Amino acid sequence: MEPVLNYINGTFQPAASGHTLETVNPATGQVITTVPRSAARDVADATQAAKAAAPAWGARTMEERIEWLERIADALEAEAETVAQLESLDTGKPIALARRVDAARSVANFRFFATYAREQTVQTFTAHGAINHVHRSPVGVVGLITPWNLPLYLLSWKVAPALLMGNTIVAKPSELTPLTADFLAKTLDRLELPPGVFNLVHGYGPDVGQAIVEHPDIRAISFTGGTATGKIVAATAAPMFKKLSLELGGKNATVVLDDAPLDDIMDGLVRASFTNSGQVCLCGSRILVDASIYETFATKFVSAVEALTVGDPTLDETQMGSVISKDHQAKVESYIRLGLEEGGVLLTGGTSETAPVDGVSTEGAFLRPTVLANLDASCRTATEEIFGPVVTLHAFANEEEAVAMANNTEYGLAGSVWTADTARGHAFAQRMETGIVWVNTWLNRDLRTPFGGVKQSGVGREGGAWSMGFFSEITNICVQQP
Ligand code: TXE
Repeated sequence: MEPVLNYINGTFQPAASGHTLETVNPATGQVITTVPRSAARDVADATQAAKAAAPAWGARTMEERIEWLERIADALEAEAETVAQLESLDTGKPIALARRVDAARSVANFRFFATYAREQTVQTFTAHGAINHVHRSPVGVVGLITPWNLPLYLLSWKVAPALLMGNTIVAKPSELTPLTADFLAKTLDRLELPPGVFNLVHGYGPDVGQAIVEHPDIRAISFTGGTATGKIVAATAAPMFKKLSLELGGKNATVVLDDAPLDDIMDGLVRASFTNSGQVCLCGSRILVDASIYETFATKFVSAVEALTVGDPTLDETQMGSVISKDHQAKVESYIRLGLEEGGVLLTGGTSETAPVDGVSTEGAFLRPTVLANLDASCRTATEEIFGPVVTLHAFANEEEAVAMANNTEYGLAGSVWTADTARGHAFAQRMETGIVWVNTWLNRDLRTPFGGVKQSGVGREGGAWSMGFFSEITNICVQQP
């Protein structure tokens, strides 16, 4: 595959230093291609281009920018299979998942914000003989930093509203997954988006991401990634009074109440646990089950998990592929071993030694879906983010205990509650200290809703009006009526 290049001021170019880094197919361990190992100098060039393009892009009408989003959505939709193939190659996720989630949602993100923006009107407040107009202007140049788990899904989730609201962009994808960000740049270039409106700089986080966060001309940072990195980003951006949106890690609880119809919900629970090999910040990694149905649940859940097709991500029937890298495989395995050390009992799965995935390359970063039981809900395995195909099962005596267990982590991103009584589930959900709760479903996403977490899961919300608000500055204009 051709080397990936930065996209700065409408031209594809290597890092100023000429340095590159390799990107690997995690399912085979094979090098795919090289990407620029950029540095602050490249970020400065990209920011200068974005700053120069900002006035003209910001001066376009909302309708003109809405039409651009529709053009981009159409172009990505026409190439959805290419997007899915690139995403699966880059991440090791099954091609069926890349089609159904990553490629489809990348199109939906652009199309949603175009449609939604058309429905919005300027907010006004009238009192004391005056009309107050909540006027929105572009922030200017915005920095978008995205992770490796849902590369184009999460990049497009930020690019769409940022462009819509008249901003120009300096974006940095994860060094582990550059391919679909590059594809987006090539698509925007083909559509002749004005140079400098969208700039893409590849490289390591501390080199490129840090430079984006530090650059004084980048006035807002939208970051999705790990909590540890989020703390560094926040520490850098806060004293510069930049607008900051942080969507970080999670350790989400899946709560199964005593009246849950187990056979009906089992597929949903397996999806919530192991989609994308558990590498979705919204996955449920702690399953809390009423003690009265725990044994029955554990038996049904384990057999549903063992029915998953794990293997070569290029095969249509594969439901779980590899994790993102050998390093991440090792991190996840260290948690499986920790779980056993903390007294856990392995109900299914294990490390690549003890439970190898057959029919795949030994160079691939494969792990079987793993279920650990018998752990105390406050142990490290059950409270630290693993971000892999590992869940822990815990029994609770009553709803009070379930609420306490669900809230007993430093994270607060998402969760789900499963019950035959939706009013009961809704009431339980209101007691969970998270940004999102699903009742009898998972990852059912209405893009108008606020998305984000509390505690160590982040700051701020994106989605619908929250995204339009984040990617704009407000001026309240009060006009005294004659
Ligand atoms: O995230 P990172 P990674 C969690 C999960 C995972 C951990 C690390 O636990 O194991 O985060 O994953 C860039 N200044 N989630 O490595 O390191 C980096 O290059 C600015 C949850 O993907 O946070 C990448 O582009 N940027 C998460 C982006 O930040 C920096 C999804 C995210 O990288 C930087 C993925 C710095 N100093 C991982 N250092 C979710 N909530 O969805 C790195 N980066």
